[in-house]
Amino acid sequence: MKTFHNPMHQRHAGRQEMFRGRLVPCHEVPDRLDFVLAELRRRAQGELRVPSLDDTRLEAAITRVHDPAYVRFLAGAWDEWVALDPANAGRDALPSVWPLPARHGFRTDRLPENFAARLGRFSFDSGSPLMAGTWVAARAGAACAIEAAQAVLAGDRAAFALTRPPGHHAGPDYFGGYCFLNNAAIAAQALRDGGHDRVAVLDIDYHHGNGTQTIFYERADVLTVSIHGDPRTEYPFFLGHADETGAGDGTGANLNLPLPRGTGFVDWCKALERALEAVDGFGAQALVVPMGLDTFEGDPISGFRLRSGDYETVGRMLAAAGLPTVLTFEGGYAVAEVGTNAVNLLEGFCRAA
Ligand code: Q9C
Ligand code: ZN
Repeated sequence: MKTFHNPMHQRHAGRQEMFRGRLVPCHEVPDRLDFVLAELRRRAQGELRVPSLDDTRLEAAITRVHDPAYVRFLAGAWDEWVALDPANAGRDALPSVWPLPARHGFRTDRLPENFAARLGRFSFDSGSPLMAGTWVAARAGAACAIEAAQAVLAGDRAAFALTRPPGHHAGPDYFGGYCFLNNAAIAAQALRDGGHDRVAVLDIDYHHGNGTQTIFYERADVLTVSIHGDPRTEYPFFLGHADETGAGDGTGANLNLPLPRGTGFVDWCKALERALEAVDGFGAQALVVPMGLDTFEGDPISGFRLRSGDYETVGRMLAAAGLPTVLTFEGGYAVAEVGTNAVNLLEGFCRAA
């Protein structure tokens, strides 16, 4: 399996995120990706590629799922932040004020001039620091997702987009949950645009893929399925509930499988079987797997209990769907084990494919 990775990811290295009233060191650190890369090399798993997509095509693929005003905001955000105060060059930008659309009925086309207000308008939490290298890293990550989709469209059975920052929490016009561009959604759309009429996204990150769900919520051509910690107690709280099944044309094309904190592999596997049945029933021609490894028992911010050896089984089960598959790297914060767990999954996939 080809792996597309972005060396630019290093330039996105947040210092602190807001957690329970304190600024704590970021969990989403560059080492995560480098440990996966090192393990891929150590086990000689697949072929490593750096994307070479040109800017015009990259921009076009990104704006297929993201609002152009949001993309413009991200592209200029760092310069605006530093222009507020030269001392900001040494600090990350974190949002601190958000619009409340349901209560205020605000017009999404009326953008505040104030940068702090726009930072809130285009985000949903204060856990995702934005810094000088965020945009270049996020763009290079999206390029990996697009090239992984292109490899699959060209006939590869599967491809892996080894990206940072992660993507599945990013919505049409907002960042959050450490995510800025929704790499999995961009890949799914690229597969649609490349000729697959029906595409499924099966999100196995510990956290609900709220951004991906929202992007495709009213569409019949992309099924979104997510297995995750029950949002009644787990981040991102406001989406990911079992009764969210899609709307409009997309009615019936969203499936959430929330599981309680503490769930182990046996019950998690049953949910994966249900998810795979839904993918099959949908008649998907291609599959995108936002591949979070934060379901691991040792993950510092999550609550499931998968063990390292289980990921091989997960890979085999995903491959058994028999579909052209793009996997995108999402969460997974047990840094020392994330490489082993990711490559176990990829090897399991390759063995069963
Ligand atoms: N106590 C991804 O895995 N903080 N993002 C949650 C809960 C945000 C996770 C704090 C977690 C975001 C891609
Ligand atoms: Zn996660």
